[in-house]
Amino acid sequence: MEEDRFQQQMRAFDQWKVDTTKTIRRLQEWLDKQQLGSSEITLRLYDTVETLRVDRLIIAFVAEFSRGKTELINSIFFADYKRRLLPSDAGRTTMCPTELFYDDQEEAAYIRLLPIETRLEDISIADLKRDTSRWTTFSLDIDSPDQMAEAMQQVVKVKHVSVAAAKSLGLYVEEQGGASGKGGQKPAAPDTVEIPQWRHAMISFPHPLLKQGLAILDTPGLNALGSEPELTLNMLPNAHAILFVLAADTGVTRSDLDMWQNHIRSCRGDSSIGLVAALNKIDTLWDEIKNQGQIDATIESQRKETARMLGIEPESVFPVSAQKGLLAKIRQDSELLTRSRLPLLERYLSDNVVPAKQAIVSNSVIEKAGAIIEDACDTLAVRIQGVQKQLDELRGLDNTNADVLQHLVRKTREKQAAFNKKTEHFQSSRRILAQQSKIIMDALSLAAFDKMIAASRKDMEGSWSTGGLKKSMQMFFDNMRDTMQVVSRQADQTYVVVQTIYAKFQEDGASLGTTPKMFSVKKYTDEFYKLYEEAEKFRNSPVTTMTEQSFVVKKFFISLGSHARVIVSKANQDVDNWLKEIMQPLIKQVNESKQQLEQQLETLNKINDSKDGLQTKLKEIEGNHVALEAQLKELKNIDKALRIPVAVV
Ligand SMILES: Nc1nc2c(ncn2[C@@H]2O[C@H](COP(=O)(O)OP(=O)(O)OP(=O)(O)O)[C@@H](O)[C@H]2O)c(=O)[nH]1
Ligand SMILES: [Mg+2]
Repeated sequence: MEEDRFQQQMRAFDQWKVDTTKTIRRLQEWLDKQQLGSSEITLRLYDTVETLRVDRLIIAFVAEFSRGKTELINSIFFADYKRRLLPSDAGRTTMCPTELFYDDQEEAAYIRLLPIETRLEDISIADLKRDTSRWTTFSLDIDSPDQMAEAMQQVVKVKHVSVAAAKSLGLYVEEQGGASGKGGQKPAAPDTVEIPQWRHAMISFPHPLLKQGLAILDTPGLNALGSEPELTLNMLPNAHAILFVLAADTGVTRSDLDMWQNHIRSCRGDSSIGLVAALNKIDTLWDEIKNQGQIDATIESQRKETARMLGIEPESVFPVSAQKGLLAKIRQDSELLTRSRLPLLERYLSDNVVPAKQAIVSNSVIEKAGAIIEDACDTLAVRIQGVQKQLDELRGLDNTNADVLQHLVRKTREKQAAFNKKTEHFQSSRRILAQQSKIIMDALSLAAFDKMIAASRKDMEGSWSTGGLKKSMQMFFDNMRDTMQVVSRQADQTYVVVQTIYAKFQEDGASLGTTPKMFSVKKYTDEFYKLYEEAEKFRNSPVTTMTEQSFVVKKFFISLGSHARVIVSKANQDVDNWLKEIMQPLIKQVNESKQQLEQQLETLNKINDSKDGLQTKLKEIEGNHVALEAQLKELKNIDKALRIPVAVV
């Protein structure tokens, strides 16, 4: 079945991660053995391994209510439980965004739920995730699919509260007379409103796909995107694929289109990578009076019409029947499965979404570890060159000629003195650089950022309206732009200083291998711009007017701050790494030269001391030469191993 293909792809990817982790460990050992490591390199390699460990492929399901998001998740990923694992029902079912994944830090499987009342607090969900005590946890019995399905019923739990309470939680939708009851029913009593019991659900269990790094985000339909800005601002843009679900029995409705245009399309920018539309419930078009050809023609015309309305290619719309697909898998009815067309959607996910994600991860590993390897290669080259030079010098020596030896000792001592002088100069350049780095790091400090956010918030107190938001957002983004300009300017100045030092080194005959990299703030300004666009869309979107405005605006501002903080923190880390990286080859060069000069002196002294010293020393250095070549070969092998792509399934 096609499902196997997705699983195979994920398994291959997981195996690649295991192998790559081993290669990185091999690199670390190699560096330690050659004394080429440093705490900074160890940290960088540890980070890379950690990234591989926690890396997840996130697929988000978004749509209006009752289009069949949850049923699709059940049928694509969890049919092996031979049941509906997640609750799917007529009317409004999933009440809170639900994340399914595998948490390897916890021994037992769990479902963790965030009480809806946390909406009253000014803390983002991302921050709340770090504090498990704020969540209600139920354990999952992985040996009992019944118990698991039962526990998952939590995500549909609702409760009844007064209109005032619903309003204070920002969950009262004026025109609808409430947050809409299950199945579109009226609220239980005229003065109470039905609201979700939970705000967010995190479900961890050791399903093979989840263990291999798949994470699924199921979202509730109906205004969930409007009332929880963090979904649109953080969670959806972080997903590697978004499955937008439509239903063949309802067609593309006004609210489907609103959601698509205001939230889904926009969070992918101009690119449609990772954006998939499923036209679900095609079984409602199966008509026993029509023949298969006629049914296919109807499905095809709906597909084209859907594509036209969404403004995408018909090939990006997958007509499926989640329900029949699930049934077919449970009954192992391959004919029904083919008819459900679910395998075609699964094939698309395996052949496009998984490889795209693999490429991102693999490139980032190659970039990070590759830079360390390149550096080590350069150092080895310098060492080999030094040994070669020494060999040439010694081979030309006559053992008996004491004068020549004395002359060489003197020359080496002179070289050493000149070298020490240069080192002093180098140290003073380092001090200038440290001052410049401090200006950059201060501009990007999280303390400064928090202060700025607190000031903006204070400024907004009492005016949590879209008007107030516009003003504050402008101030906020202007502030971030100014910060990035300071960083950019300082980084450019730093670069000029570094270039001068590099040039000086090269003038003195040092082979530095690499030229220093420049630091560009473009990546972060681009991200801020994306955030700005997202924020503008949100501010202008009609959904913000549906719920209590001040509430949503406040929540929105918190999400915005939390997201921006992540960007600043990343920039801060990257600059810090950059500053270390550009200095690293120079520091290494200084140390290598120092060592080589000392070794040369020692060798000359030894030869001077004994008659057959020269031959012994020659042999020793020749041995070193062979060993160095072997080390280089091993390093090249590690580099090759790192670049092995994920096995093609
Ligand atoms: N006929 C038919 N019904 C389907 C299909 N997929 C889902 N359904 C039914 O549609 C209803 C809604 O499905 P859900 O999976 O709960 O929909 P959802 O999009 O998750 O809805 P919310 O959780 O409320 O946002 C359920 O009764 C499903 O059984 C399908 O392919 N064909
Ligand atoms: Mg659902």
